[in-house]
This record gives sequence, structure tokens and C-alpha cells, in this order.
Amino acid sequence: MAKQKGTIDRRTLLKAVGSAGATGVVISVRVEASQTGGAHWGAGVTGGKWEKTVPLATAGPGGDPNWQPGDAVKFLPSEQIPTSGKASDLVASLPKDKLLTIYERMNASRKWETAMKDLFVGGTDRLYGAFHSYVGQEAIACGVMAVLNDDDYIASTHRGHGHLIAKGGDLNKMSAEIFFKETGYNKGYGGSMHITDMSKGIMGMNGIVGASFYLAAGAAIRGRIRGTKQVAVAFGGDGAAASPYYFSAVRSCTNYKIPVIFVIENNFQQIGVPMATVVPTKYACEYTKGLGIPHYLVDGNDVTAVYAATKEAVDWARAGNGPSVIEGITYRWYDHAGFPGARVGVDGASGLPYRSDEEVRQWMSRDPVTRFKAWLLAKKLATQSELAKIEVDAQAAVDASVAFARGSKDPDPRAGLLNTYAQGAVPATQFFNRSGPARLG
Ligand SMILES: Cc1ncc(C[n+]2csc(CCOP(=O)(O)OP(=O)(O)O)c2C)c(N)n1
Repeated sequence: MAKQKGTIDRRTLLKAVGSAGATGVVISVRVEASQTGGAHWGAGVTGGKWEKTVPLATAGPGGDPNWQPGDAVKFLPSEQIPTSGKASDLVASLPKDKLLTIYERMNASRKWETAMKDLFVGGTDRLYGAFHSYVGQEAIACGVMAVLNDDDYIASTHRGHGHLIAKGGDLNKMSAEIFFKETGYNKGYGGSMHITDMSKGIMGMNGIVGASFYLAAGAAIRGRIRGTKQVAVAFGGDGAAASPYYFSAVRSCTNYKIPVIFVIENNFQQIGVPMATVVPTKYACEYTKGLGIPHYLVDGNDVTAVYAATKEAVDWARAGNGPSVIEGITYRWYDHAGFPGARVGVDGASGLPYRSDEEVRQWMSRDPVTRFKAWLLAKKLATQSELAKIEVDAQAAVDASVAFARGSKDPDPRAGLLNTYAQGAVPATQFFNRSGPARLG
């Protein structure tokens, strides 16, 4: 096979990919995105600053006007969340217990996933299923969830542990699910990507990229029919937002004023494919701007910015105005799935083929958890010792959940056939009484 090296623009890339399909040429390229943005619409928060309109050309992480999707993030300073501005002031006005709950859940999420990483990489327990780490993205889940009521719905993604924990998911049941134990959320049989807790409005993580958009729409319609003020949040990555489900769901919800908040977590990558190579716009939230609904582009590592945008979007939805789109720019510290390049006791994965270690380090210096801690201290909203206690307690809860999982029973093999479509048609025991492959009668 011929090999072509060089730098090409997007148009050439697409042509080359087309011809590669026909001729079998292997292309090695660095893609240079050419969009500069420049549109203004909606209200939003950029770099922690609240503005009435968002100049997209300057909304790159760190506010670098020259930033393009897929760029190395060399410009990013180890900055803190701004301590003034609308988002900061709004969050600072929240009751203290609410602020501490946000910090507690950010910690629980980070520490639970870090513990799972260490167990997957260096442990001796048998852990099951694909595990998509949310580490690095916690500000989005925790900022959104701090606005929601317990009876509001969320539809999550394959990368959804952080969503569950932020909405009050049970760490014991989550750990037990990963350990394939009968005390797990799905009695062990669902695994990471199907953890669901309807008692908390958590409609489940989901292995089908883009399914969350329709699920949330369905739940929000239910609320409308019943006359409640419930809203639903659909989470999706930048890849999910590029799917047809996304546009179709946003358009329909706009038509019928369905109270859904579409939250796009833009971490630049779709497995290992940069967003810039598959869509022509700089930001995912540009796809739907023609629908005229509010769009917010936020620093997704700033929990105050996420909270402020979500508050406006939720108020808008509860008032009967329909959907909004929030895009948070963020970064995952680990690989797409599992933990290649990760080490026990060390944060972040290194040596991955589609991103530089320097880029990972830059983003880790924008850690949403430590940034929020610094903000709380700078605003004198909590003391060092209060926050230290939350960190210790969160670690203890994570450790207890691992002990709980280890001490739980393995599931009854027959339970694997319960809770399936076949369950109503054929008693589960019948599958075990017959020889040969099970049939559904
Ligand atoms: C409908 C569907 N298509 C493809 C896949 C395979 N797949 C799993 S994750 C993923 C990328 C998702 O990227 P994004 O939505 O940006 O989320 P991220 O993993 O970056 O958080 C793909 C294509 C899938 N699970 N479902």
C-alpha cells in the first residue's frame, strides 16, 4: 500500500479519504481546521465570564482566539475559576450545604473512578465490562446536577459514572455492578454501561451513542402530559452530537417546546478521532443555532460556569419555553475505554497515539476539582479543614463500596435470564431444563 505524508486541509482530507476507499492508500495527516467561528447568539459563560452574547471566535478553552479544535493546548494556563462575574456570583449565593454537596460529589466521582482505575490496572479482583472513565469532566455533571431537582430526569452516556454519582447514585451498588455481584445496580448483569436508578430519575448509562437524546425527550414529554414541571437532561459527547439522533431530537423538542436540556460534553475526541475531522463547525452547539433556542458555550472545567448556564436553561424549560443546548469544553484524562497508558497511583494516561502527553498535562492543570476547591477557599465559602474532611469522607465511602462489592455474593447464573424480553414469555427455569439452544417457544 502506498503511504502519503504531509499536512492537508479538511477538503483535501475528505477527497483523499474518498479515494483511499477506492485505492487502498493509507493516509497519515495532520488536519488543520479552518473555521474561525464568529457567530454570536444566546447568553453564555466563557472562561468564567458571563456575557450576554458569546463571541465564539474567542471562546476556546483559555480564551485563546487562535484556538482550533484538535489543537494542542499549549496556551492553557493553570488558571483558577474567576472569583467575580455572573457565574461566580450566582454560585457564591447558593447555601453552603449545596456548595459542599457539589464539592463532595466531585470528589466522590473522581475518587471512585480513580479507585476503579487502580483496580483495573493493578488489582487482582475480577472486574467486568468496558469502563469509560469520566475523570476530568466532573464539573459538567456536578454543575448540571446541582440545578436539577431529585425528580428531574437524566439520560446518560457510555461515559456516565460521573452523571450517576452527581445525581446521588449509590457507590456500593456501582462498585458491586463492576465486580459482577448480585448486589450491583443490575445484579451484575448490566455492567458499567447500563447502570440505572429510576428512584433518582437516572434513566441509565447507555452504550448506544446518541440514544440519550430521545430518552430524555420521552421522559420530558411524560412530565408535560402529567402537568409537572419536571425537566430532562440529555448528556452526549461531541461524537453523539454529530449523530442524526441529536439534530432530530433537538428539532422535535424545539417544535413542541419539550423541556429538555441537551448537554454536549466536548472532549475533542470520538474514541481517537478528533471532532475537527468529522464536522465542519468549530463547536457542536453550532449545528442547531438556526432553531433559535438558547445555546450556551461554557468552560466545562468550571463548575460555576456550568451551573450558571444550566440554571438559565432549566428556568427557561420549566417556564414552558422548551429546550436549550449547553456545550462544555472539557477533557478526559484517560483513554476512550479501559486504561491503556494508565498506572496505579498515577493520574492520567500517557503514551496514547492520538494525543500528546503534554496536552494531557496541560488539561490536568485545569483540574475541575482543584479549581473548584481553590475558588471555594478564595471566596471564603469553606475552610481548608471542611474541604479536607469531605475529601477523606469521599475516599472512605469509595473504599467501603469496594469492600461491599468484594463481600457480596456472585449472582445466581439463572438471574442472567431474568429482566429480559423473554422473561414474560418463557419461565427462566425452562431455559435450563432443555438441552440445546434456548428458544422462545
Ligand atoms: C450508535 C453507536 N455508534 C457507534 C458506537 C461506537 N462508539 C462508542 S463510543 C463512541 C464515540 C463517542 O464519542 P463522544 O460522543 O464524543 O463521547 P466520548 O466517548 O468522547 O465521551 C463510538 C463511536 C456506539 N456505541 N453506538
